[in-house]
This record gives sequence, structure tokens and C-alpha cells, in this order.
Amino acid sequence: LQIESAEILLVRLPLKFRFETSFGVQTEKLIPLLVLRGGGLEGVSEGTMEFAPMYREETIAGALHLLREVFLPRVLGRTFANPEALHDALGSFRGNRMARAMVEMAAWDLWARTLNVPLGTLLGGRKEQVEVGVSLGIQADEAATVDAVRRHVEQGYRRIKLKIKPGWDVQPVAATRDAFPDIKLTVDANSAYTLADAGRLAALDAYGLTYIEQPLAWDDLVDHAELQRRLATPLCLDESVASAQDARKGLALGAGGVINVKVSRVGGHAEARRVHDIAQAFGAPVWCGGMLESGIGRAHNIHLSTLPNFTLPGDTSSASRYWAQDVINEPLEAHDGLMPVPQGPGTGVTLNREFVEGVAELQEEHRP
Ligand code: OSB
Ligand code: MG
Repeated sequence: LQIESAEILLVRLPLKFRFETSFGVQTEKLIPLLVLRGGGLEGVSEGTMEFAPMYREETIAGALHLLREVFLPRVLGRTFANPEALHDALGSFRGNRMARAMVEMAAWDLWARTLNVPLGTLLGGRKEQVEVGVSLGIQADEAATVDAVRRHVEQGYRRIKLKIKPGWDVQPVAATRDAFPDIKLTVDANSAYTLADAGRLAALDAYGLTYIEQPLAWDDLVDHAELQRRLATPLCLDESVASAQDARKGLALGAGGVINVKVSRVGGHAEARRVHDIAQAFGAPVWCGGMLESGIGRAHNIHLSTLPNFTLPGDTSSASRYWAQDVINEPLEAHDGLMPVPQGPGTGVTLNREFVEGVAELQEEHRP
């Protein structure tokens, strides 16, 4: 695994829908992309940190600084035995896992292309398609919520996740459950509640949710464990699992029964696979979360989802839901709630150079 040069690109894509969560409203996405080159091939990754630290603590500006000044200088011009060895070369740095994941994920793509195998196969996955659901932002009212749910149920999505916040939780859930008694339904609070809201959250037990995602603080496990003791519905940890060790601690504490694995949040594919394995050892199902990715991050997510303990539908829905024009050449479209795993080596997708270079707000080369 030879890392000869790197390229950083930054693109801004308008979202097709307004995405409201408990922490804000998104109408566009600023997306850093990293290309690693070696042996005549290239691997590509996407950063999922945001402009402002709203979801977790990382930011795009911070990631660009670390890539330029710290992480890329550690890997450029070097040869590694495999992506795990490259991961270890960045292993002594604290935190900043989304930024480190950009390097690690591009390296996995490059390595899989070098070995001429699909990334999912290299990770140990065996599925040819993966089950997907959708994550729906907060809507104006109950009627709009039920409308949005209906559109996506009709498209075949296997699970509907509703974003909730204090003051808008039981209402959308009750309306949706009333209209669709049998769908797999979940909610995601993105850390908007505290233990003082346990009564309100316990009211959700009446609606047969598959899980309640990240109700409490983004860096908490202990209060989640206390809340889990008061609820029948399993909690699903998202924000507060940044590593396999966090997953072990959370599951050992009883902080939840399900884990949302975001490859970028935990620092890359190697760590994501460890989270998957630990959850499996605890008998806890996992699913692949999304961060409104372009086709690059989406393809990485789909490949990761081929591992066996990804037994709940992920958030990796059709790219065409999000973008009028994606950054890749290939479509990533689910049919009947099943997303085909892109065939071909690596992620199986390729950058649309003409489009990306046309809209890039930043494009820079890095060499040893
Ligand atoms: O909590 O899962 C989340 C998007 C941005 C930040 C956090 C989250 C999300 C989603 C979107 O739920 C999932 C997707 O469609 O990619
Ligand atoms: Mg979430």
C-alpha cells in the first residue's frame, strides 16, 4: 500500500430537501473529499465533519488543518503493509476520528483496488445488497410527517426514522403509527433530552419503536444506562460511540441495545469493524448510519454494511434523494428497500472529475 500523493477537494452541494434535526436545519452540504494515489491507482474518501461542531466536535476547518499539517505528512511517500498499518501510523493522535477516517478510508479503497476486490469483500462482508431505510427530518406538522412517511414507504424503504426534539416527539410518532401500524419505525433525538425527560421518552414505549436513537448527551453513556432501565424500547447509541472501546463500555453498562455504526465517526473501516464485532459478541444488532453523504461516503457505507451483524436497515438510502447531481459517475439507487453493493474493485464508484473540479471551492495537491 504505497501512498505517493494526495489531493484534497472541497465541494458544496445543495440538498434536495430541507433537513431539520434537534440541532439545526441543513439545506446544503459542504463536503471535503480526499484522494490518495499509489501504484497507478487512486482511493477516495469523504469527510463527514461539518462547518460547525453541531453533531460532534469536529469541523471541516479543523480537518483540513490536520490533513495538511499533521496526517498527510505522516503517510505521504510511505509504504504500508495494509490499511491497518496506515491506521496505526495515525493511532497516536487523539480524537479527530472523522479527519483520520478520511485518510484511512481512502487507503482502504486504494488497497481494495490494488488487490482488485470489492471493499466489502476485503472487510469480510458477503452481501450483494443491503437493507436500507430513510431518516426523515422534522416536518411542519403531523400531516406533513405522515405524507413524508407515506412517500418513502411506497418507495419500499425498510425502516422509517423520524427526527424528534423536545416538544415534537410523541406527536409525529403517534400520527405515523396510526397511519402505518406495521412499519419498522424509529426516532432519533440527536442528544436533545436529559434524564429529566425520562417520562416523556417513556411515553414512546407505547408505539412499538425498534429503538430510540441517542436521546441524551453526545458524550454520555452513564445517563443512557439509567434511562434504558426506565424504558422498554431499546436505546440505540450514535454520537456517544466514537470507538470500539466506547461500544464495549456502552453495552456493558446497558446504555443501549443497538449501535448505529458510522464509519467516519469511529475513525474508519478498521474501527467500524471492531465496533461491529464487539456488538455481535454482546448480541446487539448494528446498522449503518449516514451523514447525508455524497456518493463517495455512501459507497463506503454500503460496503461496510455487508458485514453480517448489520441486521437492521441502514440510513444509506438512494443518492438521488439527496442530490440533483452527485460527485460520482455511478447511480446508487435502492429498489424495494434494497441497495445493491457496487461491483468492481474498491468502493466500485468513481469521481465525476468534470463536475467535481467545476464546483470545487478548493483543490490542492500534496506530495511528500
Ligand atoms: O444522527 O444520524 C444522525 C444526518 C446528519 C447528522 C446526524 C445524523 C444524520 C441523519 C441522516 O440521520 C442520515 C442520512 O440520510 O444520511
Ligand atoms: Mg443519529
